[in-house]
Amino acid sequence: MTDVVAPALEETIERTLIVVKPDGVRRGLSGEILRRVEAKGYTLAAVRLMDATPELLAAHYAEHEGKPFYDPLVDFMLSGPVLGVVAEGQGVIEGFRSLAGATNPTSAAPGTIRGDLGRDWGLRVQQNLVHGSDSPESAAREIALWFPGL
Ligand code: IDP
Ligand code: MG
Repeated sequence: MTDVVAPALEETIERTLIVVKPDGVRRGLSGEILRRVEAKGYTLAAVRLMDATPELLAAHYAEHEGKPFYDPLVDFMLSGPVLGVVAEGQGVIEGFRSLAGATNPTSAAPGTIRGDLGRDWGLRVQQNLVHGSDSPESAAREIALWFPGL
């Protein structure tokens, strides 16, 4: 019965935070990355070019504080404008992680954003083009940080 199925499907609509990192914006790949998100069938709920701040990044990357790549990561994220994006759709949190590919672009599978478009990696060189929330809890926390009031 459709009146039973439809609400169940609606409940699975999720939102995720995507950030096109400074390397993606600098290389003119924002459109290509958004194209892949939209081509997959997800909807853009918010898109904003912005400069991250040390305070925002400290909150966003709190789980990584103290790791060897943390300081260079924050420096990198402050190296130019980023594109903040909220995308929505059924399974978008897992789905965007799948579109993004593995964290290290050298080993990310071809067909993924990082695998097709990324290359450089290391403790100080860590340009992997995109961030995507990794769970519903992270998505809610990160959307509130990057798009307060959305
Ligand atoms: P994710 O972005 O695939 O979720 P996380 O482990 O959450 O990966 O790490 C956050 C970000 O920190 C990565 O996207 C990458 O920019 C950077 N990073 C993580 N691990 C390393 C590393 O071993 N070397 C350099 N940078 C790293
Ligand atoms: Mg992560």
